[in-house]
Amino acid sequence: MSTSITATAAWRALAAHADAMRGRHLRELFAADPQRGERLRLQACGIYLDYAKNRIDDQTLRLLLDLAEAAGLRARIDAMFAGERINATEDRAVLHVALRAPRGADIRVDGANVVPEVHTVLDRMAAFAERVRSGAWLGHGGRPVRNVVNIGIGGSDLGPVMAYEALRHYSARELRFRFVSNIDATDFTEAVRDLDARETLFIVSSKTFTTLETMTNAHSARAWLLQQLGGDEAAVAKHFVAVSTHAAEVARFGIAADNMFGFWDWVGGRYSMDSAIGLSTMLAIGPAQFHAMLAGFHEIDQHFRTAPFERNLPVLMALIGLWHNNFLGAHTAAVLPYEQYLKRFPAYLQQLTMESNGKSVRVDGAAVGCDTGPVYWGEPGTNGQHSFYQLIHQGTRLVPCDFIAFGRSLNPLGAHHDLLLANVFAQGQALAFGKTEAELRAEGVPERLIAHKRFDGNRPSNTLLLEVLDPGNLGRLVALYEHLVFTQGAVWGIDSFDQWGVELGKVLAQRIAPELAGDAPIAHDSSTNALIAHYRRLRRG
Ligand code: G6Q
Repeated sequence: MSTSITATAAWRALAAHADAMRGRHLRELFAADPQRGERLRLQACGIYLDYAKNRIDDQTLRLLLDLAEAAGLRARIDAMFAGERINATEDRAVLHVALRAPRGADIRVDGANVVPEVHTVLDRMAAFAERVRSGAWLGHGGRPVRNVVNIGIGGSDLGPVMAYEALRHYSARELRFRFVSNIDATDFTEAVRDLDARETLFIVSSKTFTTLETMTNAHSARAWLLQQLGGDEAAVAKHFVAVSTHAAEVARFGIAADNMFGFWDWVGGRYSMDSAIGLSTMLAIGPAQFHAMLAGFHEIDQHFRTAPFERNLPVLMALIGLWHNNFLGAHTAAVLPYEQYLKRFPAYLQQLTMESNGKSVRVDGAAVGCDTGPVYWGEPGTNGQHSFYQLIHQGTRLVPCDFIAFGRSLNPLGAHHDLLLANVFAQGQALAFGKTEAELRAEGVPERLIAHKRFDGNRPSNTLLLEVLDPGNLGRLVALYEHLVFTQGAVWGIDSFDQWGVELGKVLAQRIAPELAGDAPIAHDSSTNALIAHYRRLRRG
């Protein structure tokens, strides 16, 4: 798309419509349409989406769908599935959808079907996972694996941690899983302090196998292992496997080709939890459940690709999110899972959404001309209710919320689950409808407290209700947000698949690192110079 989306008639129509909608309250919209709750909901792929509590009417939806057309969304989706190099700044195809395509599917990059190699890796992962899980894979001293430590960062960490926590219920409880990402030595030290090296398997997960944090931690892990096992280098082959696209670097580290699980440059780091980067997930839940997760991803892929936009879960959620962001002035979006196992889901989504859509130029390098990705954040309910929900209810900022809940608990216990669900429904209700002064007076609230106890309401939310948290539904949820991010990026005309913004800090850190130990003169800005000088004094003790 050569023109900015903000220059289209569809955008201008939405801007004009927003002026009218700003003065309308959800109380009024619900009162005017008694069927609103049944109309503005969508059920697909086992997901029930209630989007009635957003500040939209039928006209808003029509205009948003026009905007998707004006942005050429359909063509963008087709281009992704066709393996076109839509990650233009890195000149790469974007084909995480191929990672969950069934055996026998045909998805091409440069004319070659990539699905067979995806399944070759999945089969190798499965064979390895079975050996570890059954106790057949033996460590250097002949003991089976009891501890699995994934070393990776960013996309090579956040997905694996989130998936492990989310699917813990389905995991082999005799295995212990740890995740090391931070270059802060505390992360590694605490992760291994109670582990026996003879029973420990390290997965070094790194697409490039050159990432400073991961390679530093991997070398520390190697040293820790060798120190515990008497220095025999042969131990490395039994205790280290790698997940990477970079065979030469893996070999240089000393990991045998047989112990490397590959993926491809058309898999972005933050879109890689269902590639070999998910090896720790497969070790935890086993190959069959991993495939169930992939099937869930794939179901949403097919839905995204084929469902009409007005009945397309990711498209609808993306457009409503964009409405809040670009036309109602919301700067953030909260994701609030009412499911304890999803406690790392907001952190995972932060990378997925903000690294993808935290851009200010379009693919062609021109300024976007409007706000792009909102700040995503969140915590599991009900904990958030006793902390930051105050701001969502009565603060000055508009914070659209996605509530995520399940019909059944994996740990049914007394009335807990009904109480949990009562809370999520009550929150959406309170945010939308608030509490009026008249209601407060009728309750006898003293006049001096009326202003404090008043809830304006009119605060938007989606509620996603699924049957139960299982591998398939986790795949569905992740794919839903992946395609939501894609849709918003396509409308803004940005490259959602590069991440140049994370590069500068890496380069500067490499420059500063060797300067910290010595006394040599330093030539940065005065603030950085003074910080380095002070640190030099501190590290001398
Ligand atoms: C994700 C980003 C980034 C990446 C990490 C780790 O989309 O590219 O978070 O995943 O920097 O990179 P490696 O896997 O190459 O170590």
